[in-house]
Amino acid sequence: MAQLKRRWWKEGVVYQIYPRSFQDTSGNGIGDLKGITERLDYIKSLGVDIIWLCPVYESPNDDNGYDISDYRKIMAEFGTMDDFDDLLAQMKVRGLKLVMDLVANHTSDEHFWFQESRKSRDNKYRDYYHWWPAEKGIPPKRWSYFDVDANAWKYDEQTDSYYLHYFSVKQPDLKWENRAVRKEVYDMLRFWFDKGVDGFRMDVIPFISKDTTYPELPKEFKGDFIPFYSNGPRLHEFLNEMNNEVLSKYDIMTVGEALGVTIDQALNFVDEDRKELNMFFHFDLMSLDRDGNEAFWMRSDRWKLTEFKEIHSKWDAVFSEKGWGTMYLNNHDFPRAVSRWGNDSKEHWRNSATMLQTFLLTMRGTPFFYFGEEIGMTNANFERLDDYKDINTLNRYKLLQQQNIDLEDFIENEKKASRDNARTPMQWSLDTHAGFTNNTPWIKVNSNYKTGINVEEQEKQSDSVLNYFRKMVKIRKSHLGLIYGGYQLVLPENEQVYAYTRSLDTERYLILLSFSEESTQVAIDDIEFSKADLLISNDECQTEKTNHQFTLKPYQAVVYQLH
Ligand code: TEU
Repeated sequence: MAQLKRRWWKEGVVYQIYPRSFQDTSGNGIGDLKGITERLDYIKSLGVDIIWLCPVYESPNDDNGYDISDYRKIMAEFGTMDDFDDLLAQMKVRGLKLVMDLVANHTSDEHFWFQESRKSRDNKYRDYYHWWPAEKGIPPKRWSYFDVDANAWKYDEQTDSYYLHYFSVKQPDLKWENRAVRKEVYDMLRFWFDKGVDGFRMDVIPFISKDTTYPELPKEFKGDFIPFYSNGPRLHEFLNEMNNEVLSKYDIMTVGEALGVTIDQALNFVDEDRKELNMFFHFDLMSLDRDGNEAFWMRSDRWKLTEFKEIHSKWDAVFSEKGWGTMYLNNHDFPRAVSRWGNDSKEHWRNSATMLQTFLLTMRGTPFFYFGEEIGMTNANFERLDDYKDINTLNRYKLLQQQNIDLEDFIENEKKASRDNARTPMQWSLDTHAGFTNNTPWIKVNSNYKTGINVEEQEKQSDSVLNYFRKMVKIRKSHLGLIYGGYQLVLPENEQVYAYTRSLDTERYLILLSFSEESTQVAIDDIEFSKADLLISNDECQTEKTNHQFTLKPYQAVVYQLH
């Protein structure tokens, strides 16, 4: 703690909103800004402090707003700039902070800069993007996420050149090496900060720097493009410059989406002395149950709890004296936490959803919750390709089709792995379409809103997932040791129970989390449960008051304060 300075963004709890799926008020089947404003009292009632809003800027929606055609306009489907200003004002009244999404590795191909850039080789905006003139031959291979050929170079007839797009063909990469591009980005950041926005989550931020000689993939990367993309030569120079010219001028927070960033590189981004970012999301947990470099195939054996613990213990250690971490179990790009890391069967859904909440709220690092996680929303489990809306699934299907890969396997895989699992509408009530819209929703609502997974019913039950979440948030916020305290793993080899202590000065806590479908007994020699204060449990405690043993029910979570 001596080294760790207190900051609002370390003590806050973040609630991520995917606006498309949160609350429709206009009746077009798509969530909107007014919908979020209407729900602010609910959000406030959760005890969270910060909203991270996925992109709401003008966009042709090739990738649901991650393809921006104007950084200073609001997407018409979501409302107007007045709606945005009203949302921000209403948030300020309630003491909520707003973090926006900075998507500046690429723009939409419909952005004015790109429209100009592709017109001629001597256009003023030509050098805003990465171009390869065709007379030089076929450019060295670059892999693309959402391209139907997985090819990141797209030939453009107008100027007989290829442009670079790490994501879809409609998401050309900006050329940060051009100072004019960086100035545009910094100006745009100022525009939002001057409105009163409290920070940015930075999309694929490690990818912004490229070697503009576009060499063949260097040997050390062995075909794996993600670590290559995240190790651009001028990355830290750009982050430092952005910090110096913009970020440091405001009391804001930044969190990078750090694909490809390893533990050894972590402090290069978030060591305060380097003046770059405050925090980032690592991807080690998100790839734990996946196979291969691109990480969209589920691995065939089940992940082990010891692996899960190791990831979190290692990442906690990196930030014990410098920097600061993040904790998350899902977001708009990954399946729902309870379906993936817990157990969404009828029997275990409630305990496992609340156990996972307890985990995020008792670890060091800022906790990020994704809308619906507070009521235990589960995967969509779509059976048919037609149900999917995500370019990641639809274009990969086409790619695999060309490669003659078994598409039934792929659809089975997507039930567990797809991003649309987390993009189904918020389940507010028992009304039609779960109270999300009175029109046809843009993506199917999960029918389990009818069986208890909705806000309306959970508000009425004192032991609901929702009300447990509220209690657990209060506990974190009223015990500084749960935020800043040191973390110590207990029972490292145990495959059923994740146990750890947190300590700060004289405060000490023990957290026991069962990841098992069976009752499990743990023995911890130096803990006398009879002398410890139980702060919270998601189930009845069956422990004898006198000994060093504790019996956990399936997916039980307990937090003790030790003396
Ligand atoms: O995501 C980056 C990204 O590549 C992954 O999270 C990816 O979506 C996942 O691994 C799929 O296999 C960011 C955004 O969060 C995502 O929604 C965007 O699609 C992407 O960038 C492009 O902007």
